[in-house]
Amino acid sequence: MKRGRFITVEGIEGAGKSSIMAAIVESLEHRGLTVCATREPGGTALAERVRAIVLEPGAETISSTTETLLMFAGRGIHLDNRVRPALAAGSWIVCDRFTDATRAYQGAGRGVSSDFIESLARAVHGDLVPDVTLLVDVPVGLGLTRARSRGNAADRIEAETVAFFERVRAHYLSLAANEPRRFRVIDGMQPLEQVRLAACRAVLDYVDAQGNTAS
Ligand code: Z5A
Repeated sequence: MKRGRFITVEGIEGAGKSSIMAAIVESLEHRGLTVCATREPGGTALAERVRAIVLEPGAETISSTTETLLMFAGRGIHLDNRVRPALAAGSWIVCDRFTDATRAYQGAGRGVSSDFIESLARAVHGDLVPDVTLLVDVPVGLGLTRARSRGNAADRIEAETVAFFERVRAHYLSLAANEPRRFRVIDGMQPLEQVRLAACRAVLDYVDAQGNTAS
């Protein structure tokens, strides 16, 4: 059986990632592919518990190093129990955030060294690299306005400053510029339906380039 493909969706808070996931999954399923939608941090029952630890605001301090370790701990659980088995079974994975988020948030946002992050990436996922990464890009002000208009209480990372999110966005854009074969940058300022269409088109172009019509 052919190995599935690993598609990740990235962007700052409020970029619109979650709003386009279902459309991406549907467009792949229409091509006869078996698709598994998931997210990080989280994606399995146990990894969702790690998500709660790392995101819920609480009385205890979590250092930037510990936050990074928790992201990779959850990732290891998610990969072992969900992503790798599904890929091996021929499913296509569509994952809301992956290690690029650690590079952008913990690396550029928090100042954790890239050597440390890359050594954890090698230890936790070896040579598993997303086949395609969609970066939904919006200016920070727009992303934060959208996210905050939902009225939910901010988690530990959402409570960060505009300057933090500017570093995160700039780093995402530099990752995309450095790996143009993997990244597709989607303009998240467009009306949502246009963003969905652009994301689905990018993914289906990849499917066509692979010559895949069924898993
Ligand atoms: N994190 C990390 O630090 N390190 C890591 O390694 C990983 C993650 C994996 C949780 O991620 C946090 O974990 C995240 C990074 C950190 N913290 N932050 N910030 P998450 O992905 O679960 O949470 P999020 O990024 O905060 O999700 P979000 O705010 O929901 O963003 P989104 O999914 O991109 O946005 P959305 O829910 O699709 O849209 C937000 C609102 O805007 C919603 O009301 C939409 O209807 C609206 N929207 C979206 N697009 C449009 C357009 N185009 N027009 C108009 N309105 C729109």
